[in-house]
Amino acid sequence: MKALYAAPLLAPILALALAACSPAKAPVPPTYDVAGVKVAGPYSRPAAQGGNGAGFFSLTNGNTGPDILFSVESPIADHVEIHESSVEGGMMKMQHLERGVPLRAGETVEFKPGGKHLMFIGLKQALKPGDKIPATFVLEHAGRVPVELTVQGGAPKGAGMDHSAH
Ligand SMILES: [Cu+2]
Repeated sequence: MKALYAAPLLAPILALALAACSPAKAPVPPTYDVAGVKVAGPYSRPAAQGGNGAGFFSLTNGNTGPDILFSVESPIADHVEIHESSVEGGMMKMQHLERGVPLRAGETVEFKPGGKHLMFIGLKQALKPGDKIPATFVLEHAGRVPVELTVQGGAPKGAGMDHSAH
């Protein structure tokens, strides 16, 4: 009886071994879902201590009423601002959205390079690939939504994403 049972067991063990040998993929940041608000794929970029870091994600208001992302808090920076980059007359401008970002019921707002983003002002630590940045999103109705942004490697591509001038 022993031999009969051994054979079916080998297949799953082999599959596990093969999976462990497949090439490592970059970790995909998770989706956070708190009080009907979804924060999908939050990530950041490498940055130096004392400088500024950026944050990107997609934010969905899954509730039946409007909401507002008022602010974001994080222990790793002096403070966090919500910014929006745009091109005006061929110049990249960055605006501080001091009133936050309104979200209609069911609306998804993308925070991405060249558009809306978080700015971690005055980093208390360097951001290295693989680091997790704790942050709390503060919304008018959903309340406090804790997330972690994953620092992904590689320099940001494209004009206007150099935040060192802040
Ligand atoms: Cu900015």
